[in-house]
Amino acid sequence: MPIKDLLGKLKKPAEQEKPVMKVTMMGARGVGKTSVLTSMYYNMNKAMNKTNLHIVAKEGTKQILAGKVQNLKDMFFDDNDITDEVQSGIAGDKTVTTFEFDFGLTLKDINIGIELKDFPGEYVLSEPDIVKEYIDESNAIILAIDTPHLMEYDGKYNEAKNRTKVITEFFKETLNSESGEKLVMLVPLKCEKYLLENRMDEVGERVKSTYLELLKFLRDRDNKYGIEGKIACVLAPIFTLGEIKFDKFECNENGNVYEVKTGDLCFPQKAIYAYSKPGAEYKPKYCEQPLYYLLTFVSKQYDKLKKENVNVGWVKKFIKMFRLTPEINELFVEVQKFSFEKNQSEDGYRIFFGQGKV
Ligand SMILES: Nc1nc2c(ncn2[C@@H]2O[C@H](COP(=O)(O)OP(=O)(O)OP(=O)(O)O)[C@@H](O)[C@H]2O)c(=O)[nH]1
Ligand SMILES: [Mg+2]
Repeated sequence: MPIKDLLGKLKKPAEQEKPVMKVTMMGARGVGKTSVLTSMYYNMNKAMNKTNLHIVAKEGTKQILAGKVQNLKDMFFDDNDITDEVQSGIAGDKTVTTFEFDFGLTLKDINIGIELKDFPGEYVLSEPDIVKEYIDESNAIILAIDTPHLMEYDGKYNEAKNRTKVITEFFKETLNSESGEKLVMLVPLKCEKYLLENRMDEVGERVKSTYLELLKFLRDRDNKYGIEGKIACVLAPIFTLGEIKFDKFECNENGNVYEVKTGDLCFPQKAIYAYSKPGAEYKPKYCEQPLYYLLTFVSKQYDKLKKENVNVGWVKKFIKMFRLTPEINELFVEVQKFSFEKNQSEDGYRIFFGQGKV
């Protein structure tokens, strides 16, 4: 027997069965998914310093994050050109990256795992089954949205970049009456400009109107799709860099945007970003919010399911694992104490539906 398998068998059952909260990260190519996950850890660490809770990146994940944080900080070197160019056919990340963390109570040895899978933008089209399978196991899904493409020129470039229709169809093919309860977070990125201009409510309205079909599906008022009441959906904008804002799409001398056409899709060739002030620094804001929402959602689910004895989908596995580690209760009591740190209405935050679940 290979030594790896042998070691696997020797592991204590409790260790193997440690509960793991799973999160799917999805969104268009180059929208900033990997960057936001990086800043998330950076912010979360700071936020948890004030509590009895801790989050620790596992080996592997730690190295990836350290490299990525440096990339983000490098964007603040003065001579850097901060643009975002369409690279037809070339994806930034070609492989799925798994980020793994241990989350728990600092003074006691109580830990649960958090696993985030960061899917490259094109995966929804090229490897839909892999994404669907992971969504099925996930407690939460983060859908990253490129805000300048959503907002500028009255949303002319939104479909090309964010593929709202493709994503909506993808969700319709993925969630059904067999699915467990999930938290879906719509996360507008690169929205520093709109925060500075006090336009975050407008961003929220635009997300609502552009993603209306998706929101209607997820809410499923008449239970047409068998998911009514299962999904909580929140809008949680993030400012990954903090002090770099969208400036413009590059234009020719007549003021027309240079465009690139791929099939029916029409992209601006280059998005130009600028420092929001002299001496701008890397100051991620709200990156920890998706984790606050995730933890609150899972701890409320845990409370509710414990009482109701419901046993479907991922919840079944989850509850079974929790039974093996009853001291997890203490962890969730602590989580609920700090869930007031959740932003619920400022700077574009809102709960679309599923109020009681988050
Ligand atoms: N201006 C600005 N640039 C950003 C922001 N977040 C990421 N970027 C830059 O945008 C580019 C793409 O970011 P990634 O985080 O790699 O995007 P991704 O969504 O993971 O891309 P794929 O994995 O290729 O789908 C990188 O050059 C980042 O430095 C942001 O908030 N503002
Ligand atoms: Mg990526």
